[in-house]
Amino acid sequence: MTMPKIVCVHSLSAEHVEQIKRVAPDYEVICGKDKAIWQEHLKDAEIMAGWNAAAKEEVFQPGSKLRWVQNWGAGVDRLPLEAFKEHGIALTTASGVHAYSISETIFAMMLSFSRKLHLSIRHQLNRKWQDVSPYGELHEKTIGIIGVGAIGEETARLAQAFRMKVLGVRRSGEPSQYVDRMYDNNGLDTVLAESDFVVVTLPLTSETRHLFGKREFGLMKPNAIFINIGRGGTTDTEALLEALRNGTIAGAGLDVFEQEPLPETSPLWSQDNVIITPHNSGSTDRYEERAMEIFLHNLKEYTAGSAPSLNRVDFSKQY
Ligand code: OXD
Repeated sequence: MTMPKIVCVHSLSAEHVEQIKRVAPDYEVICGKDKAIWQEHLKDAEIMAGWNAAAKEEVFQPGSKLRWVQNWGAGVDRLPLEAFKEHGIALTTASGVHAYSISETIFAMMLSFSRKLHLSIRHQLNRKWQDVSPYGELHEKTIGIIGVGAIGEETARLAQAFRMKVLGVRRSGEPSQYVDRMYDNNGLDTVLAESDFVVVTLPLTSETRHLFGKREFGLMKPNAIFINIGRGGTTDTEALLEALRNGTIAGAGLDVFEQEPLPETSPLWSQDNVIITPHNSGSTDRYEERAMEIFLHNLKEYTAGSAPSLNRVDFSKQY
């Protein structure tokens, strides 16, 4: 009898492949980034670790054995969620793996803006000794975190160390020990109006698409810095550009964009009140080990006959 298959579309260390085999000894494990390694196995895959758009052709066909996908990232906006739901395929994410790397990126951006590092680096490229006053501080400023999940909680914890006032918005409105005032979605306008740093960690769903537009930028303080490390589609790029150009807000730190890679022709590149990173805020040399912890936890449940429960996507919420 042929063994059921686990197909991992990422290259994992030999030690991590061994760990998978130890938890699921009755499965054949196929693992590698190169499509040529896994493509022919997709039709027999019962479990996938990681997702690749090329898999769509195979895994939703009649006769497909796929029961569960462990996504290697946190966001699932590029996955065909309707098809997963229709075929009864469980989907879990790697939510939580980036809490340190992304919160550190958020602080790198906030510190750069307040200490003007982004301007000094531009002058350094021209060997120019240039004071770029005025300088600010993070201490005693207000940070508003929109979408407080694992990343938001960690950002809030760090913000407290900087003695910042921490405001948060999350769907449930459930308090957090690190957030001074937590709101549900109805509190969004209040948080936008009070914050010196507006940090967006939201997933992209039909509810959050273009949540930040002209009206929302208009509510923010003129000294506010807008930071988006969630998904570019939560923000109306044209409205953001206008707000940055006309001084409605002071600056933006952007890791995610409506169109990625950000086209060379985008005017965002030449705004000196913008810091751009190439959707790498979650990247870290600790990624694989953390994603594996989540996968192995879920795999143990799955092989014991239960549904994988950690970071299970709720298709009605789209995350
Ligand atoms: C993710 C990301 O979804 O890094 O994990 O954007």
